[in-house]
Amino acid sequence: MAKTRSPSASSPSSASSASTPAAPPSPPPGATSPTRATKAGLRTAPHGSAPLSPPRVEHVLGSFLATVSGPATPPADEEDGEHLDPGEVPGFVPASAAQRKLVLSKTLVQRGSARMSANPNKAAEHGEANALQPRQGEHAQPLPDDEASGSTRSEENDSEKVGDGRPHSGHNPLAGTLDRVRVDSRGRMLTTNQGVPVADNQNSLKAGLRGPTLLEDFILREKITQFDHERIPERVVHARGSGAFGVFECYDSQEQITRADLFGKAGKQTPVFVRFSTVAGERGSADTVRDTRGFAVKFYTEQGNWDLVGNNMPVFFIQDAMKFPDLIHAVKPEPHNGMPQAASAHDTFWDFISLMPESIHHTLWAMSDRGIPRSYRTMQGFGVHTYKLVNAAGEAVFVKFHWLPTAGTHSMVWDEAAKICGADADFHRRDLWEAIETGLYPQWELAFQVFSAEQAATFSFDVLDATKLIPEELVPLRVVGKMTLDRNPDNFFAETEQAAFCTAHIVPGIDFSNDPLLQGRIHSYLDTQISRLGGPNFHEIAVNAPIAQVHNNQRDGMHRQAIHRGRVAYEPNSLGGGCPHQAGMAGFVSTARRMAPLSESASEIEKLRGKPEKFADHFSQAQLFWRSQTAVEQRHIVDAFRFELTRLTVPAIRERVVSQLLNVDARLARGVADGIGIALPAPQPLAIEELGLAPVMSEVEASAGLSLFARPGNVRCAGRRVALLVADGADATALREVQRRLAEADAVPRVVGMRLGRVLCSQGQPIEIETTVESLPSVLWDAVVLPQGDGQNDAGLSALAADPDVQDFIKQQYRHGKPILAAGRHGRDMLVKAGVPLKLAGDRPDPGLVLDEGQADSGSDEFIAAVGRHRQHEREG
Ligand code: HDE
Repeated sequence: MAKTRSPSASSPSSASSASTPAAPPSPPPGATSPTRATKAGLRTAPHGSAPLSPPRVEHVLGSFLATVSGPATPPADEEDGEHLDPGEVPGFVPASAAQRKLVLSKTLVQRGSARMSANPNKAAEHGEANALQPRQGEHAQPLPDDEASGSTRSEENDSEKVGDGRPHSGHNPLAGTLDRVRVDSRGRMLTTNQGVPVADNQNSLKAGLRGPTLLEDFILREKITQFDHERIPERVVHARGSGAFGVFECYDSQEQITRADLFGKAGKQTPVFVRFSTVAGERGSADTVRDTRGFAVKFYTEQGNWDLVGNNMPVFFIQDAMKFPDLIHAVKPEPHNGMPQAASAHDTFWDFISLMPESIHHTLWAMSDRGIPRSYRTMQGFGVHTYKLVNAAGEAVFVKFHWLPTAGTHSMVWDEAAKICGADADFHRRDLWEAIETGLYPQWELAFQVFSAEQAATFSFDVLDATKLIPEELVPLRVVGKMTLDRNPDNFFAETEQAAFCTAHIVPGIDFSNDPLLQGRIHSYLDTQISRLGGPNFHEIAVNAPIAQVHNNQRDGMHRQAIHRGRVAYEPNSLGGGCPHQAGMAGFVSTARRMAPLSESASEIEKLRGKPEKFADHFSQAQLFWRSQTAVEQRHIVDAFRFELTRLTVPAIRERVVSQLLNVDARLARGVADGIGIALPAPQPLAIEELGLAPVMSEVEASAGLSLFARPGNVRCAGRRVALLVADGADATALREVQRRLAEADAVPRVVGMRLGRVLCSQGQPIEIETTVESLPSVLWDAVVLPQGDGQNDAGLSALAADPDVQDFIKQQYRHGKPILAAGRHGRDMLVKAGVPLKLAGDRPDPGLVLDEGQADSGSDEFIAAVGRHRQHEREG
């Protein structure tokens, strides 16, 4: 039997004088601290009560000790009083205090159970009124004595492991903050997983110094076995991703339309974990491939977790979950040779797309600059599907969710994105991590598009069709709050990799629509986590555990962490007072939907496989998207199709894609056909025509918000990387001044040279090189500053200007539209040597090319403004 010990005497750390004693566990909220007397051994009267008083009537102890077939009658008459003092267990002669307690608790169990003569909730399971307004489960007030609800009478026996034995009434400590599981090893000795100190972490156990190694070496075997099992299956899609913690803050109460508590009042803060991802690539693939990006947000609300699992594009490839495995099989590396990695530019993808006209709208988004974002920080996010918001009165409206980056939407150009795959496969991961580490916290505003079912019925498209968006001109955005990501994870695997997002994680006040793609997702995400995370208890993994309390009768399964007290794991029950009881209207209530009264012409079929007719319009919104793009964006889309289709090996597929593009726009189709050297084929037949339906005209000619350039954001330089090229003879004062100005603007200026070490600048001042042209090539920088000479030592700068790698660096900066600050004679010389034109076509000034003839910093303002604008697409063409 464990005895109460002082922590220092029993601490595992006490073997080392350098070690820090473990902190005592914090009590749950509302708990009072125990006195040691109340939890001493069994020989002491518990709860500070008086010594046990002598019995009045004798009972047979065996009945109470037995775990089968208890007494026919309770030991005492029913009493009104709820509290039964151990000294007053009527009619029992205790052999010991422990036996008296056993009898006491069994008496209380009987008394608690007798409070429910029948299931008081049964009738409420029936009928429409109860279905619409589920009732909170009737339950008995918990008995004030903990004895009745425990698993074992011995729970008071404390130890360093089992704790102090105080039941934390109604509390699940898995719902605490992550601090409860964060491990820090400062000052600690190396141990095995069983906590046994390891004497030698260098050598395996051998028979003699020259071996062989012995099977007995449990330390080696534990270490290698753990290592062998370090990897878990990667996500079947969205395997490559990066995550961060943050907070969502509600601007104004939205309680008129939703009872979700995170939107309940102005200033309400809700913690979040966000994971951004690519779709097609494997876990180790490059960040900057052309692909849709995942934008998954886990809100840890007080009503439980809500996962808004969206993308950076507002529409999807397909309309029905039935086609998802086909889509993913088509885009993933081809099964026979496992190529290509993280790329859609291959036969199977385009074979599928060209036979699925509903995919063309999303495909245009993916071929646009949205497919190659500059940063996760500069992507929009979309919930894609129509969801519902439900208020306290049960009234529902439809909603679409939008995330708007405060830094604006910015993308790469294709040549740059492709080169970054080689130069830094972690480009987006690094960008997010560095921004958060430096305090440049990424932010997005959350906006709703709220509309009624009546409005939806008037739209030219079906709001349940995930290949369609709702133009903002039709339903404006209502900005409701802001999300700030301000904390990097402690551990990539434990948090980002084990994060389990699930569209079925939803809270009261939000509900699903009947979108057939969404309906399939509700199943898929729970299912996939079970195989990826090894069983049904992934909700207990620290990053996934809600901050809301979890209480239910689900039990067991792989890796269960929670230790449920008591013997009740079913409902209804009388032994647990009916708890945990159903929440009724305080819980999640699925919005009831009335069947539309059947008109004479309506079909009476209730169950079928098929699509509504509006789903057959595959092109009107692809046309809308195309018309809403600027000339530069349209050019990029044509170029992207050209690149992708050129890489196909089957000409018939290329031709089929172009025949589909003809249904979007003739100029687009012609541009692509020219690009791949084919004559224009005939357009593909239109499903709506074949069905005899009227052509669909989009409500708006163009929707401004669909252009990437519509949201430049706050036009700030935050986190933009600027290369300050230097060599011997650079003007140190000018360099430092530009550096200071850029840093003030929250840009990240770094001194770049030909090799690490120092260069000698003006007046012999040494400047430390931070990185080199070779290790961080041009594509990894958002802008460049060319050095101004000190007027004395020209040799170093002349050599820099003549270096082919430097020339290439500058040329690429120019080609990719990046701002360049060229100071003085040397700066201009470097531009000329790199073959950079100093004016745009038509002799127009290039606003991204700041030629500073005076002091090097005099052009800084203009340059910083250009960096904020991001790039000069006018140079293309
Ligand atoms: Fe997913 N998707 N998806 N998806 N999805 C997964 O869940 C699936 C769809 C999205 O960072 C998987 O945990 C089906 C649309 C994101 O962990 C899986 C269908 C949208 C993430 C799955 C879709 C998404 C996933 C794979 C069609 C945008 C990454 C691993 C019915 C609105 C979440 C996992 C993270 C991940 C299934 C369609 C976004 C297999 C069956 C539409 C952002 O469950």
